[in-house]
Amino acid sequence: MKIQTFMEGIHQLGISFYTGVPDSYLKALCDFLMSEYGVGNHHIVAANEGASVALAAGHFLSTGNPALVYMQNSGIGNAVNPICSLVHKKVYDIPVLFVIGWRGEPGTKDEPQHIFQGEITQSLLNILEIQHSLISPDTSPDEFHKDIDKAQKALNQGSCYAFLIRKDSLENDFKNVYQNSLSISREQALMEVISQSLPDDIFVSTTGKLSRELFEIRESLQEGHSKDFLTVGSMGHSSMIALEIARNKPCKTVFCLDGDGAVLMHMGSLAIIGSHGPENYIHILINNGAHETVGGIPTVSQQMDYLGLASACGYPIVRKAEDQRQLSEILKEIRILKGPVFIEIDTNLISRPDLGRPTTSTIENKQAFMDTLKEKQ
Ligand SMILES: Cc1ncc(C[n+]2csc(CCOP(=O)(O)OP(=O)(O)O)c2C)c(N)n1
Repeated sequence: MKIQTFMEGIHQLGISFYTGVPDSYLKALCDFLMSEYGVGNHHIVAANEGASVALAAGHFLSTGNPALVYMQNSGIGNAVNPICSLVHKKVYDIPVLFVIGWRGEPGTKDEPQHIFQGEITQSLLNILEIQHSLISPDTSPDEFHKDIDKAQKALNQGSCYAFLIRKDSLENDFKNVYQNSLSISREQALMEVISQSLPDDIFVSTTGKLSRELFEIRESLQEGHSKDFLTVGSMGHSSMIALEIARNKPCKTVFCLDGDGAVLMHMGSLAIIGSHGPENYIHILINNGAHETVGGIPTVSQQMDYLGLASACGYPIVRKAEDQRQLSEILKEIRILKGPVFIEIDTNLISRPDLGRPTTSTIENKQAFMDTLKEKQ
C-alpha cells in the first residue's frame, strides 16, 4: 500500500501527532513523517517505545485527540507498562493508535532475535486487549477503509487499536537519505578499535548493524568470534551486560560498543555504570546522530553533550574523537588509565550495502564467549 493511502486513512481518524521508535518495516512511514513534519510540533522520535505511549497520553490529555505510536514489535515490551498502567481502560482510559512492524512473522525467514517476538506478537496484543488489523502487501483500499472504520470505533470508545504491518506492506515513492559531513564511518571506527585491542580484551556490541560489522571485521581478520558478545536484540541493554561481565572478570578489559539510539533508549544505565563502574570498563559510543540500522531517522544525539553526561554520571575519563587520528591517539592513551572510560566517536551514516549477518548461531556465540571468559589469563 502506498504510504499516502495509509496516511489518508490515519488523518480521517483525527490524528495529527506521531511518535515512536523507527523500524525498517516502517521506513516508508518514518520517511513520510520526516519529510512532511520533520521533528517538532507533529512528530517526536522518542527515546523508547514506552516513552512514546506516555507522549501519546500527554497529547490526549492536552488536546483530546489520540496520537499515533509507531514501533517495531520488539518495542512492545518497552511499552507494556504504560499500556497496562497508564492508558488502559481500567486506569486512565486513553485511546492510542499503534502502528507496529511485524518482524519474525511465523512462516517468514528472520533473525533469531525476532523469532519468538514474532510468534507471540498477536497473542501479546490480545492479552493487552488491543484489537488489531493486519496490513499486508496485498491489502486493498476497500479492506483498509473497513479497518479504519474499526479503528475509529475503538478510539471513540477510548480503546487502543493497532495496525500490524507485514514486511514490504508500506511503500513510498522515494527513500530519504540521511547524512552528515563527518569523516569516518561506524565500520572504520570499529576497525580502529579492534585493531588496537589486546588479545585478552572482551567486547559486548549493541543491536543493529554495529554487531554485524563487528562480525565481518573478525571474519576479515580471521580472528574468530569468541571474544565478542553480539547483543542482537534487547536494544539499549549491551552496557549492562558488559558491566556485570567487567565486575566478574576484573583481569580483562571489557569494551561496550554502543549506538546513540541504544544509549538514549535506556540512558539511566550510564548512571549505574558511573556509580558501580569497574576500572576495566571502556564504553564506546558510536554517535552517528541516527537510528542508522533501520533507515537513518535522526536521534537527538547531535545536540547532546555526551561527555558532560558521562562525567555527571561518574565516568572519571571521558574523551571524544571526530576522526581516525584522534581516535587512534585516544585508544593508545586510555590503555593506562583507570576507568570506567567513556569514548564518544562521532561518525557519518555510511554503511555497506553488502553487509552480511552473523553466520554462526546465537547459541554458538554464547558458548564460545563463555568459554573465553572461563580461560585463565
Ligand atoms: C526495543 C527495540 N526497539 C526498536 C528496535 C529496532 N532497531 C534495531 S537497530 C535500531 C537502531 C539503533 O540505533 P543506534 O543505536 O543509534 O545504532 P545505529 O543503527 O545508528 O548504528 C532500532 C531502532 C529494536 N531492535 N528494539
